[in-house]
Amino acid sequence: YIPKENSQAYMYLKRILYWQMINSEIGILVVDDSRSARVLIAELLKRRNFTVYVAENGMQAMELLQEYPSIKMVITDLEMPEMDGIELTNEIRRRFDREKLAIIGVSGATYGSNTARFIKNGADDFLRKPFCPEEFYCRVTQNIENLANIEKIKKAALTDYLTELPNRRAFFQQAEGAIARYHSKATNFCLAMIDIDFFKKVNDTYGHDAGDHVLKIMALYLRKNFGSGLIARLGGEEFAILIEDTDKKQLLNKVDRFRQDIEEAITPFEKDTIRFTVSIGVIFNSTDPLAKQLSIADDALYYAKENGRNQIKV
Ligand code: GH3
Ligand code: MG
Ligand code: MG
Ligand code: MG
Ligand code: MG
Repeated sequence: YIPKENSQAYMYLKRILYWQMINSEIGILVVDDSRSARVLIAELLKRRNFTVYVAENGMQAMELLQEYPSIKMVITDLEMPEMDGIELTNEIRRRFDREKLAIIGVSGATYGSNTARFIKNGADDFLRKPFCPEEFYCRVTQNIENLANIEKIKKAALTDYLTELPNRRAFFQQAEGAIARYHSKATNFCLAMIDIDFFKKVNDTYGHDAGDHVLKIMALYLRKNFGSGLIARLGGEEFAILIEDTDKKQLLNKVDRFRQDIEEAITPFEKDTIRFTVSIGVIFNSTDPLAKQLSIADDALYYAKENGRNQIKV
């Protein structure tokens, strides 16, 4: 039947069509000791363009999961020799988070407690055999969409909406690990706090939208100059970077080249041409905790401001 336009069923159909376009990037692993069951489920999935993997036991399933990170869902039978579906679910959950991999349990056994056992052991959903294809597709789509939504929300939580740079939370999540790696490599690195000079004046003179535009331009220059390092908007007109290089002088040169880039940049906005500068506080190769390093860089930034702005202080 053709659902009425803008009805829930119509929206569902639209979602299905959308997913069909990208399903080939999504791997689904079918685990069943019965060949006919494997083929049936695999065929249903292939009709929706998913990339399908099949395993006839838990061991094979674990191997495929290790080998193919594109697998986002496991559809597993309950009754199998050696390792049953519940044990497999448990085993998978030891290594694969619910946020990254969905598990659907399948069983012909009629007692309802199987549904509960699957879910209690880490499965996300359950299907009773024999199932109708329509229900099967609904459950598969729903679970794949849940994963995609989690990814979207996680990404949004780590991204600054205006500049699309990583935000403060992302910086704190990643910087500590990066610093530890720099120390173990014994490379030189620096953390810098960058603050736009007299930014309030930009807003006051050209308007808030112009200020927003300047922040986006800052993000472009940061990406251009420090693309291989960590960059974040910590808040307001304040940014942080964490970069590595073979020696300290090179690091300082890179940071100063960025400062000059900004100084020379001409930013057109509507009828105006905006020019601005930045002050920067840096700290090199510190073993202090991240918060402490940021506070030291912030002190250096304060001296750069005091000393006349548009400059770097260590
Ligand atoms: P200083 O050289 O001492 O850093 O002076 P400043 O004017 O840059 O610093 P101040 O802290 O006095 O002002 C920062 C301004 O940044 C105030 C605030 O309205 C503005 N601001 C913060 N976030 C945003 C934003 O997302 N968009 C815009 N347009 N302005 C913002
Ligand atoms: Mg079986
Ligand atoms: Mg300030
Ligand atoms: Mg400022
Ligand atoms: Mg500031």
